[in-house]
Amino acid sequence: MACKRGALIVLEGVDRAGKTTQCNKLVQSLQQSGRAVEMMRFPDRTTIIGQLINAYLEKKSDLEDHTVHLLFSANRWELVPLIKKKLEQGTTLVVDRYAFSGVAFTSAKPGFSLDWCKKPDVGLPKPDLVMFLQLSPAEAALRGQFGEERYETSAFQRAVQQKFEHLMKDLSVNWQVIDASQSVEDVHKQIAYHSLNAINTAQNLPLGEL
Ligand code: DGP
Ligand code: NA
Ligand code: NA
Repeated sequence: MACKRGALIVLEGVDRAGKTTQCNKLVQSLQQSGRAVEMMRFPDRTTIIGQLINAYLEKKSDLEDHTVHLLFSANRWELVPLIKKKLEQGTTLVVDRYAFSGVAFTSAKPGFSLDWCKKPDVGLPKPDLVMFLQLSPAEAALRGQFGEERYETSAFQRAVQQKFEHLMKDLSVNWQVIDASQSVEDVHKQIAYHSLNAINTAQNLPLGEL
């Protein structure tokens, strides 16, 4: 029999919720327990498409909003063969942002429907678990100043948060909301708990599609 597949685990949330820290901690703890696990992040700024996205985020270039949306989606699609290969080999993937960020960030811009925003990502591998690190704008503000990148303003982040809240009503996705205002260790414990469940469940299920 082929080896059991890995789980596709995604962390989402507004900026400064602690996603990257928690992804790293989760990968570390799963590795320590002897599991095959790797981290990925989107946007993956290392590819050619990722470099276009990076220049846009750093405000070194301006791109038309639909175009940028499709580039972010293309950046996920170009990694699909690798994602599928890793999962099939039994490696669990911990992913820092995915298609939900894609929909939330673009639909927070004027003139973009949720429906249009979702379309380019239809057919992507469906995560077995999406954890949303919930942090209010007020609590986020306590974590210091925003950076210099595009989207890093409190008004835009509030709009993004509202879009995420809408997306979380989709019961076909295994959402788990985590209170990110807790200590790093407490947040980690909950994330590890949900992840172990997802890893066990995914072993016996085919990989779905968005
Ligand atoms: P990060 O490297 O996680 O800080 O993400 C970079 C920024 O890009 C962050 O503000 C969130 C935003 N972002 C991530 N994915 C997408 C996407 O698919 N579409 C859009 N428009 N923005 C995204
Ligand atoms: Na950022
Ligand atoms: Na991040």
